[in-house]
Amino acid sequence: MSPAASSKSAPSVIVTLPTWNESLNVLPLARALLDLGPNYAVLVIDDNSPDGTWKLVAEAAASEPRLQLLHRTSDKGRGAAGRAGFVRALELGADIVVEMDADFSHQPRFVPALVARLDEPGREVGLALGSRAVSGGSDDDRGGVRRLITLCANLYIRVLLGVPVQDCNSGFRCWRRSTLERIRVQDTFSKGPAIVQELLFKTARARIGIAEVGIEFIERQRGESTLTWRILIKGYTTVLRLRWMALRGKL
Ligand SMILES: Nc1nc2c(ncn2[C@@H]2O[C@H](COP(=O)(O)OP(=O)(O)O)[C@@H](O)[C@H]2O)c(=O)[nH]1
Ligand SMILES: [Mg+2]
Repeated sequence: MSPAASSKSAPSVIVTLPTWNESLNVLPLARALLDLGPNYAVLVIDDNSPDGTWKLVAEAAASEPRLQLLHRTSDKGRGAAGRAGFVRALELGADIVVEMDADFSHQPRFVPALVARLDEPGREVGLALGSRAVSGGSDDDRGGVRRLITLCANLYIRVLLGVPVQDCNSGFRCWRRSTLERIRVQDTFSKGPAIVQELLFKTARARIGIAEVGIEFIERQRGESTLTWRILIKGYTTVLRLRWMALRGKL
């Protein structure tokens, strides 16, 4: 993988895409991201998806140096895959790491605004977060039940963790390298999607500047969601665990 060498005008950006059965989405999404500019590269982290997502990426990567696959065959999970992706992106020398879902719910057109927000004048921003809950953001495309779940989860997390953010469930984020290093991303423990809150909590506790950028979240058109009630409840308990660890000075 070779995103253009970092320079003052164009930092190297690696977009990490955790995938599970995203064969219908992954290549068009990777293409749209690579088209954002020569300083962009894409790292797909696939957990040996039964639909062969990883094979498609491996084939495409053979002729596209800015596309890379991390093919994992054990330790499946959104959190574990996300962590592995961050670690690999840092090893590859990224100045900036973007994480987003690989189902087009997070649209490539918002990525440049997230990257630009890291350079907000007059303020140090270490994390730019794609938010449904600030001006310019929306979530109108999804069904009522999903929106209600998101709303309740958001309230619960904000109260429990006290993070200064309107959309605590957003996994569409843009990180400075220094932020990931400071919060020791390699030491995160969440195996599932709760890694989103774990990273957010650790960033807020480190008093790193967080900026929210409005994004339009749209429902996936192709493939299926992996979210289940079991994953959701596990996420809630992980948030409790984070609060408990912080209280005991173990975080
Ligand atoms: N590598 C990997 N990616 C996953 C796993 N579970 C979900 N994903 C990816 O994580 C992103 C969010 O998952 P999704 O099913 O859309 O969850 P939802 O948006 O909450 O319905 C998508 O890009 C999925 O392909 C997993 O176990 N391993
Ligand atoms: Mg999704």
